[in-house]
Amino acid sequence: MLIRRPSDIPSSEITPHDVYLRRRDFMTGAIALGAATMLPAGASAGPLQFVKSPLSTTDEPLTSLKDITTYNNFYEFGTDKDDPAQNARTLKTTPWTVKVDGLVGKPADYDLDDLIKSIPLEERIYRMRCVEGWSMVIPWIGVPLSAVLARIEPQSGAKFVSFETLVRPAEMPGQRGLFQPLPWPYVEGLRLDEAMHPLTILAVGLYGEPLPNQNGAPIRLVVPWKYGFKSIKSISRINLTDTQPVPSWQRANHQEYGFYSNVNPQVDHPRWSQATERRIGEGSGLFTKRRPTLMFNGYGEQVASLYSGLDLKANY
Ligand SMILES: Nc1nc2c(c(=O)[nH]1)N[C@H]1C(S)=C(S)[C@@H](COP(=O)(O)O)O[C@H]1N2
Ligand SMILES: [Mo]
Repeated sequence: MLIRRPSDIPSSEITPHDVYLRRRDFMTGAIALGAATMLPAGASAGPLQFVKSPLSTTDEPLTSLKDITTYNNFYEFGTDKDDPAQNARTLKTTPWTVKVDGLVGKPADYDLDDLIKSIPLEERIYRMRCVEGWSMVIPWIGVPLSAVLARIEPQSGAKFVSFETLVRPAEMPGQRGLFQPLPWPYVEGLRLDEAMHPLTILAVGLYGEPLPNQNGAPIRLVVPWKYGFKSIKSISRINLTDTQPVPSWQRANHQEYGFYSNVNPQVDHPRWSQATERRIGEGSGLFTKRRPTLMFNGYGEQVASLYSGLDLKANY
C-alpha cells in the first residue's frame, strides 16, 4: 500500500475545512427530504479535506469500504454484525452537541463543529483489533484528541477522561425492547496520559468521507493499541474526572473486560485465546488465514512506556 504524503495531494482533491461543516447541514437536509433512505449504507456526500499523518500504519492493504461499513459492532443498533448497517441510518447526527464537563476550564455544551473548528483533519491508517479475534485496517480521518483536550483545558486534578454515547431510544432500536445487551449510556474511559497520546484520535470520517452512522457518526474515539470496544462511537459527552471510570463492558462483565483493554496476545480472554487474529476480507471458513496478534496491536514502540511498571495480567 502506497501512502501519499500531503504534498502529493492535488489541490483539486482538497475541499475547505468548513465544507465539512456545511456538508453536515446538507446531509440533514437530505434526511429531511427523505433522500437519505435512497443512499446505500456507508454512502455520503463527498470528500473531506485532510492531510495525511505520518503516524499511519503504512504497509498493509486496507480493508474494503464494504467490509468496514457492513461488519460492525454498535449495540445501540442491534447485536448482529449486520444490524448497524441496517438500522443506524435513523440516527440524526446534525445538529450534534458534545457536553464537556467535570474537571475542565472550559465546560460547555459544544456544538460539534465548534469543538473541532480549526483543528486540521488528518488521515491515519490504523489497524483495529476486536476482542472477538478479527481485525481491519481502516483509513480514519480525525483530529488528535489531545488538541480537543487542550481546547477544553483539563484542570490539574483531572486524571481520567470518560466518554458517553447518546441515549436516544427513539432512534436507537437496541435501546428499546426487553433485551438490553448493555447498560446505557455506553461509557468508555482512558487515563489522561493515554488520552493525550498522539496516536489517540477523535475520528469524523473514513475513506475520505464523513463517518457512516454505523461507524459512529458524527464523532468517535479511535485508540489503535486497544481492543475495538474502547473506541466509543457517536460521542455525546466528554467528562474529566479524578476517578477511574467504569466502562460499559466492564460494568456488564468485569471478569471478561477490564479498564485497560490493551491488545495483548499473552493475556487470554476467559473464553478464548487472543494470540491470533483473522483479517476481515481475507477469506473465510476453511480458508481463513490467522495471523499472530502483535503486542499493543503493533504500536508497542509508541505506547509501551505508558504501562511500564503496570502488571498487564492484573490490569487487562
Ligand atoms: N457506542 C458504542 N460504541 C462502540 C460499540 C458499541 O456497541 N456502542 N462497539 C465497540 C466495539 S465492540 C467495536 S469492535 C468497535 C467497532 O467499530 P467499527 O464498527 O467502526 O469497526 O466499536 C466500539 N464502539
Ligand atoms: Mo469489539
